[in-house]
Amino acid sequence: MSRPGPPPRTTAVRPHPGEALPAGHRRFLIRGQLRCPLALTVADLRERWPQRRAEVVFDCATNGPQHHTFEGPLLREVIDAAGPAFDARRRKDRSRYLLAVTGGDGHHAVLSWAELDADFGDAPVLPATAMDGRALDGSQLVVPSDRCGARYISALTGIWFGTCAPPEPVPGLPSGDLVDSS
Ligand SMILES: Nc1nc2c(c(=O)[nH]1)N[C@H]1C(S)=C(S)[C@@H](COP(=O)(O)O)O[C@H]1N2
Ligand SMILES: [Mo]
Repeated sequence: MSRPGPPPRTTAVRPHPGEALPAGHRRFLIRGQLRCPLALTVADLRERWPQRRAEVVFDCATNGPQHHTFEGPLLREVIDAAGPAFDARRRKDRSRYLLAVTGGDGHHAVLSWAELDADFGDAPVLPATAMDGRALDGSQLVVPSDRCGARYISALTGIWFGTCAPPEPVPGLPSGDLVDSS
């Protein structure tokens, strides 16, 4: 599917002096192949990283198009703070990592690190702290480059970060060959 116009961008949020959004207290865990796993509340996400704003439209098969303005830090910067186990100097190493993101109701989806990485997809994915000007109680994943809402996972409970082992070779097939089922 093609998306018309330029790729999505977020804008920096200028903090208003005295602005105090009520803080969410639910914690979600960022764990996996990380040097310092994190347990974060929405308030932590708001206080510890610069906030971006993303005006998004995503489509839902059941509810039609949804328009929202979200705020939150770049997920890339949050994961960076957790100390990814990759060798940051090697792009091929970075290209092997993925994020498995889970919501409060068990809905889960994956992103690749390369989608977020500035040398690859450079997508401004946010764990949101606010939607349409109101603080969120639990964070919601915002994927501005997605046309579909399925990865806008709400009430985040966890993000697992790491690599998967490469697939086992299929016995009798040279590794790397496609199986032709026709
Ligand atoms: N935790 C959780 N987040 C979720 C979902 C879900 O089932 N559980 N559905 C997704 C889908 S399919 C869409 S379109 C968006 C928006 O759903 P809403 O309109 O019900 O808010 O939320 C996404 N986030
Ligand atoms: Mo949806």
